[in-house]
Amino acid sequence: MRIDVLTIFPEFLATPLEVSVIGRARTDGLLDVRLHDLREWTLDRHRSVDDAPYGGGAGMVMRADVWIAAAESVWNDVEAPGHLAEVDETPELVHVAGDADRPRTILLTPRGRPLDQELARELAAEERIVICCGRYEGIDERVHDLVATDELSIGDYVLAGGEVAALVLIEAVGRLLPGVLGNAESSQDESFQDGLLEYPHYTRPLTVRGHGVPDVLRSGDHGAVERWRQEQSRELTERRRPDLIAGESDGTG
Ligand code: JET
Repeated sequence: MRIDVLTIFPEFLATPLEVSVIGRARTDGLLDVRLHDLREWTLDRHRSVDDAPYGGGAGMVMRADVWIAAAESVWNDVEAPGHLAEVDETPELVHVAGDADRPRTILLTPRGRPLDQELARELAAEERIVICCGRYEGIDERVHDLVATDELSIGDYVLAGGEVAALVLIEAVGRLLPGVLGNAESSQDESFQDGLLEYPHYTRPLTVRGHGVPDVLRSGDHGAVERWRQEQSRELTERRRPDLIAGESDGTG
């Protein structure tokens, strides 16, 4: 799978994406993540990506023209204008802003569809996705209309920008790709087994500050262990996240 990220802070994402599960998926050739600096598509001396809002008010708004130029380049695998110096032909654009068949392009925003495991699975099935990270007070509404195919939220809080949300999305999607998790980890995707929370885990030592381990886990009775775990999952979910049970729709898709 290929993931392109458009951001004014590519360095914000670079190192985290070299680490752990995602870092390994990339070096193993299972995941192709490409970071792009939005400013490469600015044409003015100050490389401005934002401007004052029409209608007035505080704060700045990210410019639609810069976002559209950047998205069209990335969709079509065309270099940013600054890199076109030696090219004398205008590259043909297959995908243009507003096209129905442009690659799935995700704008991370508090007003988006909430990210859940089902959506992560849906996106992991795509050949490629493009992620747009907004900053400032907002993005010109025409970016929502012409660039984004999806608006997605990672939760009901406000971040300074979409970069951290992009990391969340890349990890949630990337770990679902075939071969990314080893067999041992893979069965752990059952964090959301049956759409319930994971049961409690224990390892050695047997006693920690006077706190022991449930006897059933040391009984050697695999059936009893399995029943205990299912009961714990169910109770934990009822107590902490009754909303997950209410619909009873399986978040694992
Ligand atoms: C976010 C995502 O805060 C989140 O994303 C970053 C962000 C911050 C500010 C604006 C923005 O989008 C611009 C816009 O939205 C309507 O125009 C995105 C929180 N949960 N998930």
